[in-house]
Amino acid sequence: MTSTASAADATAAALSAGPATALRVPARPYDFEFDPATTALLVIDMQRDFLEPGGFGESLGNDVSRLRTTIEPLTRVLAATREAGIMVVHTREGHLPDLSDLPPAKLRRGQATLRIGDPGPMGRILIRGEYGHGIIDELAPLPGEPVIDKPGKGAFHATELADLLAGAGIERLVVTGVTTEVCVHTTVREANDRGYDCLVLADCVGSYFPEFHRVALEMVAAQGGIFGWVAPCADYLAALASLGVS
Ligand code: TIU
Repeated sequence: MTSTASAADATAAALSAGPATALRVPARPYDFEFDPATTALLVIDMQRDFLEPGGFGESLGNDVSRLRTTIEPLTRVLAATREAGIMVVHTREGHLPDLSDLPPAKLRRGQATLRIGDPGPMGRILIRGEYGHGIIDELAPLPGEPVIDKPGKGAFHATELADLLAGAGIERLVVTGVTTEVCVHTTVREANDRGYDCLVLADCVGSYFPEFHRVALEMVAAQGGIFGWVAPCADYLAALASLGVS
């Protein structure tokens, strides 16, 4: 076989390679197929610091109530995903108490009323171990579910997430959490460059800015799915229902 032929064969194999046991979700820009055994649900930064008054999100001048629409659908997605036996990974944005993992530029940025590390009503703003840094009660991780602590916006930057997913044989990600155009988008972009196919559940991601939310989702699915796929959670839940998941 010539080297040209073997390269063509490899390309054809890569293009035809799909999940072994495929479930199908109607999505933009076209159906998303996934095998529950090689897929993980990412729940990004559903922390009090972003969703409740007195935390980091509010200190940046945001109306934190805007993110709360994600909680009810995400609760259903989390329950069905667990029932299907699909891996669940939670993330939390935050910093060490001595701020040694906080770039000065991130500390200085903006005109926040409270800065990272300052004492607030839910403890020190965006600091690991503080009450505000915790995931909201409605979406609390179960024992054994990995929780990735991340100092940046992307969940792969300076974390063990890549090793965790590789070790579990994960190839596709269902992405949820906050905020759509910041930590969700950064993580989806990072995941793309690492070879993951990502499905973003449109009603399980939220933003303080409705227009940014809408456009961020369009950016994922544009250009034939330049960063991935977008679907409402009802279509993902319907795919899981074919497994007998309620
Ligand atoms: N400010 C904002 O929209 N988001 C963040 O700072 N972090 C996350 O998105 N988690």
